[in-house]
Amino acid sequence: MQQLLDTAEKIRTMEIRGAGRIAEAASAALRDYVLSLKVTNIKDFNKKVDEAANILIQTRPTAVSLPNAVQITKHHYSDDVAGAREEIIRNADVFLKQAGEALDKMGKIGAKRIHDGDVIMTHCNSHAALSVISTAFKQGKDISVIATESRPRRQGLLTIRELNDYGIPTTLIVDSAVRYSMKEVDTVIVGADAITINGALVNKIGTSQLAHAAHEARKNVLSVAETFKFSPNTILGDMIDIEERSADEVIDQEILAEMPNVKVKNPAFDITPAEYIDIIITEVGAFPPQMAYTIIKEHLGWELTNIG
Ligand code: RUB
Repeated sequence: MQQLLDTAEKIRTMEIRGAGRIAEAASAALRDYVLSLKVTNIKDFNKKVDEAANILIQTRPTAVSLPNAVQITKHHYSDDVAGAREEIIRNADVFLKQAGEALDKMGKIGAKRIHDGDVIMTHCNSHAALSVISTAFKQGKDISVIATESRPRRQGLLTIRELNDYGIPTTLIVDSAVRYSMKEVDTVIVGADAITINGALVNKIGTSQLAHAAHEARKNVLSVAETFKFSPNTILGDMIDIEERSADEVIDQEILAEMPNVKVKNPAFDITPAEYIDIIITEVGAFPPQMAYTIIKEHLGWELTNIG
């Protein structure tokens, strides 16, 4: 259990971050937990697995990849412990393999949307978006990237380091320079923490203003999202919970304490409506956001008939 708690803590404190990485870490943690679980009764086993799953799911509320990965991993049909354990281990191994392959597939599909000479703007630090950008670059396309800083956690600094290591010419801008810089941009490429049933994109705070500025300037907006980032629960009418993080990510607590009339709001994500997104690149193809239901139904096994 301690290992699983350590992983949960790393996700909570963002040592492990990004929707894809969170999902992979949770799936692996659950697999390792059942490997070490010493119970003989299937009821006790299922109870323990559910408890562990809930600990992982509660670490961060927005990235739907996390509950999806946990559900996919823990789902089993066995009525004995050995069989259940085996299924869960297999589920995790398959999930982790497919998640790795998805990055490559999305890279190849998305790279077709990038042309020689393109200037790409990206936000935060998305491995999925970077897979598309680096694939296009490796194909020999002459591209450059404008990367936002992504306050307050400055994940943009991770992005520029990765882009630099690829050898891709990159410009770092502050988040408020997005609209000013949009005239130089051909395509915006971002990741996703969740895609809702109506095709809205939930991603790092600031994504919606970036997409809005791109829409205004008639520039393309691509979101790169594995199918496990689509949210089945939004079919049931659920909303995506937007994580509010601590004020000290934004301002020093001591300075804030000097100003009793001031409070800080620090939402970590925002919602971009489908109308601002041209295409969502998944590992099974490039889809308009309006096809979210089909993806959820065909790739996450959810249908409207599941309700009830
Ligand atoms: C990360 C973020 C990323 C998505 C997609 O937020 O918003 O754009 O998670 O990432 P945080 P990936 O840093 O708060 O986790 O493509 O790597 O899954």
